[in-house]
Amino acid sequence: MPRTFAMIKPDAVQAGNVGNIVAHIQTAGFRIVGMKLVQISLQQAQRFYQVHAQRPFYGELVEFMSSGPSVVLALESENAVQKWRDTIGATDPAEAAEGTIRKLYAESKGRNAVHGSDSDENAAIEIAFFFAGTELVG
Ligand code: 3AN
Repeated sequence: MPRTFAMIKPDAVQAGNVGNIVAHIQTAGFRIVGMKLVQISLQQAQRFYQVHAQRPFYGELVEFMSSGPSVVLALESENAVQKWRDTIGATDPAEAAEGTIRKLYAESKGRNAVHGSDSDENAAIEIAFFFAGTELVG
């Protein structure tokens, strides 16, 4: 079964929306195969978002991502990557469709509540970045 990587970002954890977002994930039909609370270091955030290193918002992004705890998840479903991106909505909550997680819980393009992998290849890389094999259920 295909997998994707999801993260509940520091803004949503801080706002007390972990429970709501996990419920949303389960209602949407994903099987959670990995989940944990982590405090991402600045160095980890820099590595995780390496592809955005040249973007003007990179410094702000990695600082934000290491500013407080996040919840990282590995999710399983048919068409997991695209289905999770449809569930979270557009990067900018102002453009996110009604009922999506970002429409419901995101504050701004930077503080946008959740992350989702953009391809099967990156999903595998991102799951391996945060989870040991023993932390994922079969
Ligand atoms: P997505 O997370 O929807 O795949 P990307 O890959 O374009 O979006 O951006 C990665 C992350 O960088 C976003 N989740 C967001 O937190 C942050 N980001 C993107 N654009 C901006 C921006 N203009 N200002 C601040 N942060 C941004």
